[in-house]
Amino acid sequence: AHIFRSGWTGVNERTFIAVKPDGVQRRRVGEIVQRFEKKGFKLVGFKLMQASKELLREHYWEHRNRPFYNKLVSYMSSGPVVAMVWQGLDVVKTGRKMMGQTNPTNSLPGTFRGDFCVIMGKNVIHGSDSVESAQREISLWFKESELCEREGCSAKWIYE
Ligand code: IDP
Repeated sequence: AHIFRSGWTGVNERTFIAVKPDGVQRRRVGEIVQRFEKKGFKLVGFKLMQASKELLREHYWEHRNRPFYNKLVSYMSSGPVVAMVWQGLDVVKTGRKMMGQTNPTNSLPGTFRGDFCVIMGKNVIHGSDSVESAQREISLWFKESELCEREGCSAKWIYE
């Protein structure tokens, strides 16, 4: 925290973003990473992994009683995902805006779900919906040692 000037409060906010198996198979990883980078967010965690059903059940615990829960866990374990942590001012809220709505039909063009997919059951990307869920999800998917905190060389061109 000491690396940032006072006044740059909130720039250490983090969110958990995952490119879902359909997004990886359909080669959307590069563009998703690119849009977060272009926006000015900082990549602090990144890995391609086959998520276990156990991890996914935990990740989607709040949906455990929903009818789509088992299908959702199968979908998310149907191939590797790219798990990422992005950092920056209001990154949770902005990440959600960049994603679009849960249902791609309701997602505007310019959002990942608006541009890349058509159904809820294959909606390409996950992003934390609050700062609290981001913290929970980041600690579920990443060890502290896998996160690379550092002073970004462009911070003074992004913040004031
Ligand atoms: P979010 O991913 O936009 O935060 P959530 O409500 O947390 O949306 O749902 C998690 C995921 O579960 C969605 O991204 C979608 O893949 C899937 N899902 C949510 N609702 C439905 C549904 O009604 N039918 C099928 N899949 C759903």
